[in-house]
Amino acid sequence: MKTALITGATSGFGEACARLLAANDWRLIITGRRQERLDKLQQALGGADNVHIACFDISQRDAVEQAIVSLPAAFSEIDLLLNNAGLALGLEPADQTNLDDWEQMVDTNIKGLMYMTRLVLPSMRQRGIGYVINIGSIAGNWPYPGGNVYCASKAFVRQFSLAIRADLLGTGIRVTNIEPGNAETEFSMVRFKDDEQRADKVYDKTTALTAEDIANTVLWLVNTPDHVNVTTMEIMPTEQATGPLAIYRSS
Ligand code: NDP
Ligand code: 8X3
Repeated sequence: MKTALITGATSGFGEACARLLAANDWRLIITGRRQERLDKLQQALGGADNVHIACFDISQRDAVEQAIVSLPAAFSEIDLLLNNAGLALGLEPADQTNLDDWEQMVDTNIKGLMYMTRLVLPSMRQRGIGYVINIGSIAGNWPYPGGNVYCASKAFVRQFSLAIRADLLGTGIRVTNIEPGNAETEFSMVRFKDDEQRADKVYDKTTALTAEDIANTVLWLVNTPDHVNVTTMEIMPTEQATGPLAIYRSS
């Protein structure tokens, strides 16, 4: 039985991946800040024998370290690290944004992902096998107004994924950056701070990706042969595409 550590398993992509991997006989470590949701998911997926809960804030380095060093023996050999926890906060232009929001995105999307990766990689290297799947975003490739630090944080995830592949050449460890486009999860409720109307508009009259689409992608990736490394996967809904470059014209 293989073991996956999924960050941000309390909703969206992370929860869908947990459900699909559990259904495919994976042992899971599920993480997030919301204990109640982790408890419910653990119960739904077969209890503590199959699913270990680590409830912590990924932006807190000590908490991440503690979660990894205190893993029970049965869960200590991680085959898949799914670095999924992340968020966007706000859509204001760079001169009007809330600096606390910027910091929280950097602390979660960049630093949390760094801490987790650094702590899990040594045992993968020792065992000569392992898979790190990062959840980047099309926002890392296609910046948009108001995306500022969120886009930059996902560009970090892209470049970090590519760079650690270079470090890990010859170790047997695989690294993939999945870059989803518009997907209907709690993402927009978080971005717009529980403003349901604004969040709903993001998915209005269009068919977005679902969390299950990303979970199916993760399952496909982990089932590719060990000698195959899919480096980057950009996935958009059919009803999304890039637009033209913007030009300002004085009136
Ligand atoms: P959700 O808001 O549904 O899920 C986000 C998850 O991240 C939650 O489980 C949340 O857990 C966790 N999380 C956030 N902050 C922290 C923290 N400080 N510590 C621990 N866990 C945290 O959104 P998605 O499922 O859509 O997002 C998952 C990933 O996908 C993110 O990295 C996002 O940037 C990326 N993404 C999303 C897209 C979309 O359109 N939805 C498109 C492209 C990428 P909790 O709140 O319990 O801590
Ligand atoms: C989420 C997709 O385009 O809203 O990463 O930033 S987008």
